Amino acid sequence: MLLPLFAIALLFCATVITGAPGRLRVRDDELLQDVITWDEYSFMINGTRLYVFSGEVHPYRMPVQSLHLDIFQKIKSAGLNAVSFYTFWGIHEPKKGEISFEGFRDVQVFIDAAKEAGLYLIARPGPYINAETTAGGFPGWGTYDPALWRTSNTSYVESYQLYFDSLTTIVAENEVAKGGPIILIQSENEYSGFEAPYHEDKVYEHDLINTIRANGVTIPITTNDASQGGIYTIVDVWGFDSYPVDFDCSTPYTWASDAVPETFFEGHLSINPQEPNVIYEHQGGAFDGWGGSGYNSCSILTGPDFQRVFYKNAVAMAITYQNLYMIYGGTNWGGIAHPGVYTSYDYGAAIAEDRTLREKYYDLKLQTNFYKVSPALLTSRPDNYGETAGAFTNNTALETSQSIDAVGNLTGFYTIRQANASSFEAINYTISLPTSLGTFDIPVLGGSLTLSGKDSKIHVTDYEAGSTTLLYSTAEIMTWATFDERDVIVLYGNAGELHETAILFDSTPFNATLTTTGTSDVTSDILDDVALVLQYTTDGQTVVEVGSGILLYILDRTMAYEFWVLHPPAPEKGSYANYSTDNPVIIKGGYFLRSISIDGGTLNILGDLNATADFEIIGPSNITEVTFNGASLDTQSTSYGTLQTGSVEPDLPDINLPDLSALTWKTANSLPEILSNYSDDLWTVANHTKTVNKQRLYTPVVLISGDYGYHTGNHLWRAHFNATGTETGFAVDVWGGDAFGFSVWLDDTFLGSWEGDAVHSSYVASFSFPDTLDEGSEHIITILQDHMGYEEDGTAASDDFKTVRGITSYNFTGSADTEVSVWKLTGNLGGESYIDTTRGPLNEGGLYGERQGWHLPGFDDSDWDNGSPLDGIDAPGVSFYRTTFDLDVPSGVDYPLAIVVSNSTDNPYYRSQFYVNGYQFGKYINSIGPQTSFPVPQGILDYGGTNTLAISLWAHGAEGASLNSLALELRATVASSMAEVENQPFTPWSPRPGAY
Ligand code: IPT
Repeated sequence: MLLPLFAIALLFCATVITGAPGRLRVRDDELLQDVITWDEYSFMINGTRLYVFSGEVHPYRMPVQSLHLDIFQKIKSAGLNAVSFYTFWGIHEPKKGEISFEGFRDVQVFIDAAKEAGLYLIARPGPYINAETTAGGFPGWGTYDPALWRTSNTSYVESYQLYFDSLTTIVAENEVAKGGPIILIQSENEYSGFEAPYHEDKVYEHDLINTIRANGVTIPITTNDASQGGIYTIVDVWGFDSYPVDFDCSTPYTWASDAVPETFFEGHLSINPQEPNVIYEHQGGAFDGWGGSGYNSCSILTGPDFQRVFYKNAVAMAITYQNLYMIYGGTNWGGIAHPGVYTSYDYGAAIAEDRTLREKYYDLKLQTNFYKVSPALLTSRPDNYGETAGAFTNNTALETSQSIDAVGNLTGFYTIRQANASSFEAINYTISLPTSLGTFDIPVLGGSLTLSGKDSKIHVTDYEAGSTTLLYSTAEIMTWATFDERDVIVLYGNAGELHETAILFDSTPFNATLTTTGTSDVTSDILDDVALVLQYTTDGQTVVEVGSGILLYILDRTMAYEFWVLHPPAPEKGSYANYSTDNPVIIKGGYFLRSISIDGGTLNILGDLNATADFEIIGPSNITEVTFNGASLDTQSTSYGTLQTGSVEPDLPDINLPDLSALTWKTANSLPEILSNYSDDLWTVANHTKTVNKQRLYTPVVLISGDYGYHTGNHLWRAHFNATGTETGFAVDVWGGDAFGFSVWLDDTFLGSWEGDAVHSSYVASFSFPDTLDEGSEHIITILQDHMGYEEDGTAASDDFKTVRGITSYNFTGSADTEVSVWKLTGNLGGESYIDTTRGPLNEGGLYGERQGWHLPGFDDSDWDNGSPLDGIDAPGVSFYRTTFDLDVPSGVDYPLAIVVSNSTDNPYYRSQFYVNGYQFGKYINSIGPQTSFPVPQGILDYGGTNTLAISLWAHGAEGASLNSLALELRATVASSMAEVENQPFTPWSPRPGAY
């Protein structure tokens, strides 16, 4: 197609707006550093405004430290520029006064990997973190501290000092002002929800700030209110959290019709108008609880449509920082979880637990890249908040927010969405948009635009892309870049949608060629003599050359998913080298592109492929050669001057996976405690008569396991008594957290179990004795209970995390006079002085097999009987199983594996834990679910050696139990450029003196 056109000229220069550095309140407005600053619009790094698009990752939920980099590179290539992370006090200081950063707990490795990937970090050291962790991150010993925690009570303040000093010192050493990646530090977490008579404790708030500063941290201090309540506003930059579709994944296609928040800007104006408007946690998925719907449902609830509607809505309300909680969830291995979640913490996030990428990852990339190249957004202000229904469209089924750049060149952003958030109806509309050339009814060339159900778009006006100004565009912009004086603009819409883009010129007339290559029809016209209007439907890929100065990519959404914007490192920028956004190269193709470097005329791409791929390189013309993972590719020029490569066939070798059901398994009884020859001499005697716990107890001695230093995993109780002879049974009230269970024995006779369900966190059960007991005879009641983690302490000053784990009352039916002569208990061997410092304090519980270290590699099970968990046991009790298998997965691939079981309806009441090379990577409750596939990362599995798999099986019912099926399954096959994975230490079994 040939058209006479105007000379292409520059109307406005694209500028990055810089502002005066913001102040830091804590020292009378004295600037502590000038690297990260802020004003009422946004944060700035070295004076340049930054849209902070961050994702939450928890170091402790991915214990394989050599995999942090892979996750970070995936986050970076998704167009995010930061990662926010909690640290978990309970794993660093499991015993008061003894802090550890051993092994997977070494936060420095995580920090260094972020820097290598070129991501800024936001440190969130608590001391309270919530995060669906046991006790919300508090150490178990906090449960018996007399102070009210999360207040300025001196015992609490003294308690967190060591941990908080240690962590804030690490932050100080790694802050951006000292060349590290950390830009912000959060104090506390959602410090809100005060139950009368308690209230916001300003002394505590100040103490945290003072401690942070005293340890040398100079970057801004932030905090996240649970909602825009305006609590703890004395920090430098206050912000809030938003989870608009909540955590019920059972109806994932339904959002409340009014789910979209509308008051973020007004709230901001009333609370902190001098600071940027910030969402420190924006919903990126949802957690799922025992008996829940599974993370696939959560990923649908918070899928691409959710991201489009809610993240764009935030942008429309001048949010210039959003942190997606979570971008990568990871695993609640060991005892990390609080009772509200199970082993997987996949979260339905953009990056799945097994590190594969969901569709929402690709869709997110379209937004993040747009924010990166749209500096006008960083100083824009919503103009019509509260009046968006029908605005600009005259259609009240649509809400359109207008946001205009208040500082630059009046670029407009019009965010359109459905008034009924949950509607699936596609709505046709026309829109009247004010521009520098007056108001246009768009599409000006006729027809109508369409907004699909649960969709949202940002239409721009007077938008600058290099030397080009888009007068308006209804197709959204993914990115733009200028190469050799030609502006490349990547536009996209849903397949089949009609769109218009108008390009503004500053003189008339002129001659230029409009050349179209691709699948869409493009019609054009001249508007008011100075704008070229293009109308098209977005289908596949169409490239329009407008003269020699502009190249428009017109894509449908799935085609746009294939586009990546990567930047070579910029060594000249010193410690900022990896954060550079200079010299972008736009590359189309590939499952995942990890990074690029440019060496003379050669572009080197590192990436991962799950299928054959080829690449289109949209970059500077001096790039003439391309390599992919080191292999050079054929190239040829496209008609419009980009480079097309030949195709790359990924090498996806077949691998042999062991058939777990066919392996030789060894088995041993893991409940010898009920046998008459078992001695509990070394158990802890429950002899406390006082507790700081507020729970009403009906027991002569305190039977709260935490009070005796046992905080995780299974616990056992033993009550020794002499019978009166009239006992007919035993009743007990046991507390373990949602989905917990317990089983009770009289000597070696099974009395019964509470098998657990998703809702009971404690349960009273009565059991009958099969026979009367002889008067004066000696007996023992043994109770095995599950501990699902401590409750969180989400309501500040509630001390909810101190909720009892243990027994609050018991009695012998038919005999009020029966006296327990001694109560004993055990949890993990050593309690707070836990044995396995490699795997940390939460990995082992109190099962006999765990106390003996049977779950560890190297334990000699040669004396054990043969027996498989698929055969199981035919009586109630606990058995342990062990096997080994080899893996030989070649390097150069990323093949995530999972242990997979299936639900059993025969004798359904059992619980199993799976230990891979000693790491507890799965807790399965057959009757509750929902998780049946347990990803185990490479590095916990040895992909090139022998692996030890141990399984505990606790049968609750008289008939016993067995696993229905058991397999090691491949979850994806990807040819990968990831750095070599180093195994975490598989510290082997060694003699455990005194193990009982
Ligand atoms: C928010 C917490 O800050 C975070 O730690 C995590 O628990 C998250 O919830 C849910 O996954 S609290 C928010 C729900 C008000």
